[in-house]
Amino acid sequence: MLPPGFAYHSGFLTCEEADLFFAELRAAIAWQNETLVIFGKPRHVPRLIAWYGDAGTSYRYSGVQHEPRPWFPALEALRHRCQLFAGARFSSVLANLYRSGADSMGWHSDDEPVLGAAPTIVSVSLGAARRFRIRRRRDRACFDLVLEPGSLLLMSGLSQRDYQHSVPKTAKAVGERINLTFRMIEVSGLCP
Ligand SMILES: O=C(O)CCC(=O)C(=O)O
Repeated sequence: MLPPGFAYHSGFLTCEEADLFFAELRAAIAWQNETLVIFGKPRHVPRLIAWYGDAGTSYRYSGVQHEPRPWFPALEALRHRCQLFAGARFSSVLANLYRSGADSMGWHSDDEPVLGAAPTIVSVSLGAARRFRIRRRRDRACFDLVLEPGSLLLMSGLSQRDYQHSVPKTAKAVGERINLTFRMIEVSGLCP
């Protein structure tokens, strides 16, 4: 069972849709190999990333400012599907490409102040299935699930305040995986 604030929906997309979105987004997204400076040393991020969004939704994480690239039809279509499903609006998306089991995402929360105190974040997975770990901050209790292609993980309420999440490396021979996390960032100066 998942902790409060997390809801997993397998089959958000049909297998055919998931395959089509994977092929289209793999080719069309401007994937970047990013380097972060951690404790004074440059380190490659162990996956490729890209940031897309409405104008003005720049996003700072891991100490790097990301300016959004404009939406294109396939990504816009997926945003629309996610908005209808979640009943929420999303102004931006972080795309991650895990090239193999050696690519990963470390423990973190999506708790940057621009996302608000209790953000609704929708995470769509395409390509290879990968293990996703959730860890309660209070006592480090862990909850594991497998994110399958075409699935949607909804993170809302206090999920980012109370929990961290990660995608660990795996020694299994797994293919490429794309993950898209749709988020709402208010455009400063335009929102009431
Ligand atoms: O790849 C995933 O499923 C996790 C992505 C994630 O944690 C993030 O984009 O913040």
